[in-house]
Amino acid sequence: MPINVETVEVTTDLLLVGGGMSACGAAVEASYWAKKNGLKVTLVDKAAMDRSGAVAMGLSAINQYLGVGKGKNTVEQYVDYVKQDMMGIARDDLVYNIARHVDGTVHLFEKWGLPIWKDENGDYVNEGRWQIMINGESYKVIVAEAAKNALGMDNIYERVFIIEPLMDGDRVAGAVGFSVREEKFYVFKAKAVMTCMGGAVGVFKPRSTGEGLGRSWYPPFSTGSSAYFTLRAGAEMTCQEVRFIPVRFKDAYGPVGAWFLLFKSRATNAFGGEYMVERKDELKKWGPYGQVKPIPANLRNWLGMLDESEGKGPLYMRTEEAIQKIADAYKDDQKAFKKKMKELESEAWEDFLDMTIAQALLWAATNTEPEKKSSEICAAEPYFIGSHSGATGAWVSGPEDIAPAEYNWGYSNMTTIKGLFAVGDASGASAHKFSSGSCTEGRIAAKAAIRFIVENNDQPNVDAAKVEELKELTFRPMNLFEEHKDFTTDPEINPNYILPKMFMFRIQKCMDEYVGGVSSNFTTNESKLNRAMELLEMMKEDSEKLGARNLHELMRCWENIHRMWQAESHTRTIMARKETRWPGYYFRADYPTIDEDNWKKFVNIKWDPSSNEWEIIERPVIDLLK
Ligand code: SFD
Ligand code: AMP
Repeated sequence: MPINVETVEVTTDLLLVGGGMSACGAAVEASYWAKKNGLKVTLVDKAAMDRSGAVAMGLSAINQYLGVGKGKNTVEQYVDYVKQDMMGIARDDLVYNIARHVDGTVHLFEKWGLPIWKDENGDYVNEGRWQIMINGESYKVIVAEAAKNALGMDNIYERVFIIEPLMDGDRVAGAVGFSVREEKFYVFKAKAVMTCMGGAVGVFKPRSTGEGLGRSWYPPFSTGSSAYFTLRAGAEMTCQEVRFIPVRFKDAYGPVGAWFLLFKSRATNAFGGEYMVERKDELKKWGPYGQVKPIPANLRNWLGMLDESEGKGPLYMRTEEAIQKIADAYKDDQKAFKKKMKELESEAWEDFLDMTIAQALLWAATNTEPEKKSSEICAAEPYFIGSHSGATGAWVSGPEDIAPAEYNWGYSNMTTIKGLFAVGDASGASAHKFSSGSCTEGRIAAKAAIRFIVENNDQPNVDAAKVEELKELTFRPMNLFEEHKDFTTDPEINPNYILPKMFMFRIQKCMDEYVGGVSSNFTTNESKLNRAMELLEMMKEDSEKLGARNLHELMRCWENIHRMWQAESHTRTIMARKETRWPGYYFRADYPTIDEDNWKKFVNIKWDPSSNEWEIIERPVIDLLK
């Protein structure tokens, strides 16, 4: 190997891969149970935990809080809400398990120092039924601090990018990766591994191109590592077709929740029409789910998209109208009115300053005063995220006390691979967990993982030859570049390698045009999907020629390989489900209707490491609520 890379070996009991919300929850809980059993817990994150993952910039709301003790809601009501929002496809057992524990996690956040909005009675201020408002600019720093205190810095490896799982037969044995700052190859050997590497962004061509490239709603540094890791271990995946398309403020992706729920804003088209009202009849076409309240996220999207397709765009969030309406209640007292207007104005800005600073910058740059002027909203490009209103992720075991036999194989959140757990965006079919639920799921899984280790307390074998092979594979892009860089004068143009940025564009163009991205109006069909598969096959071949000029680009290479696998499992699963169940997320023009009789089931997928074959597996949706 031309570049000189040191190998660092770390042996541990439980390895947490990722340092985001779910990993922090897992770190806190695992440390507690590990101490009782004399076990070691290690965490590895590609970034620095204080600001890594989706909550890096902070958040302005906690989207899952039930307030059960306060008599507000029941766990069953939450399960019902999620199931309906996901058009009938969800694992009740997993959603239930998170929902029954989530309030406790939120109380911990407050104890750790997170400021939560309170009303005059000292109760949390709700944004919507399940959402509470926070001053969350430092949310991640606070949660990471608790995780770091629990683990101890000696057990944390930051800026180490994990690539592949290590296996010992049918059991996971650890993971390998490399430092993005030093020429070091890391080999982590563990008795159990938890995948907490978030979702996938940049699989589809984003709306933000050119000058705006790099801006996205979900973090650009979530690049499909979770899906890749679990797929490569041979784990069964679920809901790979259930991508999430959020409606967002245009160009800077500011979230809409506070506007719709807290400010009770309307969204209207260019002609002042309100698509949620004018298109009500459309909802009748989408089975029982069109009739539930709140209307499922994908159907809300769909009604807006129909307006756009008919040339009625742009769509607008009527911020000025919403603010005025709230302030109007104070109009008899000019002083109180003015005070309320100021308060609403600052809440509007804080919503974005807390979690999507770019949107506040865009408002400032375009002289937008939300109390005076509407802002454009639109459907963003697709994302893969198991924790919001999408459901992609690994197929994991449910809790022993409530999961039916079909959904339970022993340890909560263990994938179909022995010792490999998945949480947060990495676990599927349990949408609407958000930041609080992801952290909760990490806690649940950590306790189960420690129990797994106690009951399977032998160190799996790691094949040294395999490790060497992985090391060589990991650094191949840098070696390839070194070997061929002098062939041309411009390092970006060279027939012997492809740089990761160009490779990323290739994936994104293919997905956008053939698998229903923005430019194809979120629509696809079997012929287009087949073409995407042909192109993905070629990309797989070309990925062996990825070149990297430095460690940073090496990370970019691997991020794109991870994205490519997420792209493939998505394309294959969309192909297998012969109906349109989530219009507003994607529309299959060759099967344009929902088919409750034949497709109210999970379409799972698995890649077999020994045969290199993919398999589609259908699993039943079992309703636990009657
Ligand atoms: O407004 C590797 N989310 C919201 N949740 C809420 O509760 N309230 C909100 O207000 C939310 N909104 C929101 C949200 C996210 C974003 C970006 C915005 C707005 C702008 C969602 C939550 O943030 C989300 O559900 C959780 O964070 C998911 O947790 P988790 O643990 O599954 O993922 P993570 O936090 O992104 O962490 C991932 C970690 O993995 C690391 N990583 N490490 C090593 N090797 C690799 N190869 C790796 N790849 C990734 C990352 O560095 C990170 O540590 S709103 O829109 O609804
Ligand atoms: P968002 O800002 O779109 O990520 O939404 C934040 C939270 O509000 C999530 O729990 C959403 O499901 C919810 N939400 C957003 N918009 C609406 C809406 N129009 N009706 C009901 N719930 C919504």
